[in-house]
Parts: sequence; C-alpha cells; structure tokens
Amino acid sequence: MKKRAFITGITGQDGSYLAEFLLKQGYDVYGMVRRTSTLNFERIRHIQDQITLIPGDMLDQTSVTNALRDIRPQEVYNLAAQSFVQTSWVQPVFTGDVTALGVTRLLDAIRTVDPEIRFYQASSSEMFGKVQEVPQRETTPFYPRSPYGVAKVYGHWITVNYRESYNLHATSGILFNHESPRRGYEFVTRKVTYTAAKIKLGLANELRIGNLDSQRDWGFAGDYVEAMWLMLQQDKPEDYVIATGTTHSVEKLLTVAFSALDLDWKKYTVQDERFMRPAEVDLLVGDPAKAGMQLGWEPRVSFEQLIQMMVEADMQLLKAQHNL
Ligand code: NDP
Ligand code: GDR
Repeated sequence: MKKRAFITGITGQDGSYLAEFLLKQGYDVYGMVRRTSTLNFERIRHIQDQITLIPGDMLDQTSVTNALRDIRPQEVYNLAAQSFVQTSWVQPVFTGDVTALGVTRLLDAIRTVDPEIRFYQASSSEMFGKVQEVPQRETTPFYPRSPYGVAKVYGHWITVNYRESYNLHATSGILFNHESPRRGYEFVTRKVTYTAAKIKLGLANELRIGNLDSQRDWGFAGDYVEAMWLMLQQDKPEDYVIATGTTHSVEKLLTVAFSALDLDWKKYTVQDERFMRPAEVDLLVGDPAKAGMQLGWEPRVSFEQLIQMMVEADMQLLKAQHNL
C-alpha cells in the first residue's frame, strides 16, 4: 500500500516543492485548495495529474475534518497560512484565524479522526523576532514582532500541547526564510530578482524597497521541504530549527542580484516608506546543528547560488512573457 500524505497550502511555494518530493518518494499526495473565483494552480500545474486536490479552507472545521476522514492519510503537512508578514498588520484578525487557530482545527481533526496520523507544523523564525540569542536554536525564547509572528507562536505551542496532551506524533519545524523561483512576488528576494530582471530587459526603470539593513538567513525551498519529511520519519516527534547558519542583509541581496545582471543597484533603487514595517525583525540567523545531527539534514544551495538561480529563472520567464 502506498503511503498517503495530505498537504494544506499545496498551491504555495513550499507546498509545490513538497508535493514533488513526496511523489518521488512514492506517496499518494492529496492537497487542500480553497475556493477562488480564478484558479491559482501555477505552481502545481506540472504535477496536477499526479495529485488529488480536495476543496477546503483552514477557516472551516467541517472541511478540514472531512478531508482527513475521506483521505485517511498517514502524514499531514500544515503549510497553509496567511504568510506575508506585512499584510499581518493590515489583517491581524484574519491572520490569527488562519495561521494560529487553523492549526488547532487541523490538530483537533487528527485527534478525533485518527491520532496515529503524523503531523508537521510550518513554524517560523519570525517567532524569534527581537532575538534573545544569536544564533537562534530550538531553545531560544520567542519574541515575535508582528501579528504573523504572534500567530506562529500560537501554532507552535498548540502543536507542542497536542503532542503532550494526546500523545500525537506532532512536530514543529522552525524554518528560516527559504526562497526559490516560485517565491511569491511580494517577498523581498523575489521582488528584487524579478524587478532587476525587468530593469535589465528595459521593462522597468526602478525598484522601490524598504529597510536595507535587515538581515536574513536565506536558504533554498527545495532543500527545506526535505527536512519537513525527515522530521516525520523520526520515531519520536521533536522540534527542529532549519536554517543555513549564515545571514545576509537586504543590501547584500541587492548587490548579488543586480551584479548577476551586470547592473549597479544604487542607480535603480529608491527607498520607500510604504515598505517599512511598524516593528522590524533586524537579524535572523539559525543554528541547524540539531537537524544536522539527528536528521542528517544540511542545506545544499548557497545564498549566491540561490539568488543566481532566481535571477536566471526571472529572466527566462520575462523573455517568454514578452517574446524577447
Ligand atoms: P505561501 O504564501 O507561498 O503559501 C501559503 C499557502 O497557504 C497557499 O497555498 C495558500 O493558498 C494557503 N492558504 C492560505 N490561507 C488559507 C486558508 N484559509 N485555507 C487553506 N489554505 C490557505 O507560503 P510558503 O509556501 O512560503 O510557506 C509555507 C508555510 O511555511 C506557511 O505556513 C508559512 O507561514 C511557513 N513558513 C514559510 C517560510 C518561508 O520562508 N517560505 C519560513 C517559515 C515558515 P492560496 O494559493 O489559495 O492563497
Ligand atoms: P519575512 O520575508 O518578513 O522575513 O517573512 P520578506 O521577504 O517579506 O522580508 C524580509 C526582510 O526584507 C525587508 N524588506 C522588504 N520586504 C519586502 N517584502 N518588501 C520590500 O520591499 C522590502 N524591503 C526590505 C523586510 O523588512 C524584512 O526585514 C518570510 C515569510 O515567508 C514568512 O512567512 C516566514 O515565516 C519568514 O520569512 C521566515
């Protein structure tokens, strides 16, 4: 019998890479999709005939519970979230409902339908926020700095609580920023690589950006979804930090992306208040030692390779879109 995995957030960046990875491992892959007036399956179109999509919404307990009853998966990966930090100040209640309470809906569905199901929660380095220690590890105290970060702290602790209360195999993966050519356009890496490529092709003449000083530990999404799977293969559920252990500023990101196209970022970049945040997370850098030791996981793609990959993919995409 093939193993069955259920992914919430399958239409997102990570969901698409995880679905590909699980198909390669021989799983039957099921994904939750919410109703929209137009389809947004771009990231999974190439594998759509190999997966099964189930309608549902993290705001709706009935659809979450029924999905588990119908599929009876062995593994559930909860990747669904309102995941854009800046939007979480504009829609704080909605963010809490999906990103925090959504986790409880899913955990409670597991508890009632089949407590043997193994559960992965997509926790985030944003929980560390105003960092209490450098680098951040599994034991570092949380100090979230956005409604998104606060919601993720709730999601983390409710996962721990269901593990301890009901003996579920529930794991929280504390993942640092991870990017790819499939990253949403509003996140800073993709915004920079896409706009730099547009500038190179004469399709734009400036990039408007926020805080240049903030530092992130950026890895490749393809590497990170393997860590999610490894966590659920362990006998004992535990929480793990997944990161590269190196950090770079937004300014460094600009330098690497623009110089990959032989451009000087200073000539094209304008700082814009609209992209500043009410409270910033200044510095994130993770310590993935536990994941290295217990999961045998390590990142394969460096920051420079990642940005180069994204710039090249955006050049190809734009050339195809504009017949260049
Ligand atoms: P994306 O924003 O690319 O994808 C989010 C997914 O969640 C989409 O499939 C979206 O569906 C779905 N979703 C949103 N709201 C609902 C809802 N109410 N019901 C059902 N589905 C919903 O995120 P990523 O792939 O980048 O991230 C995956 C997860 O990992 C998220 O939980 C994120 O917070 C977390 N994370 C991400 C990190 C990163 O660097 N990428 C780092 C640490 C944690 P739709 O397509 O319909 O919008
Ligand atoms: P982040 O990612 O908030 O870390 O959350 P994002 O790429 O949005 O911001 C990273 C840093 O860049 C600064 N920045 C800008 N950000 C955006 N989006 N647009 C800009 O113009 C800009 N200028 C500067 C930000 O201020 C910030 O410091 C991501 C998401 O994927 C979360 O879901 C996930 O949990 C965390 O990573 C880990």
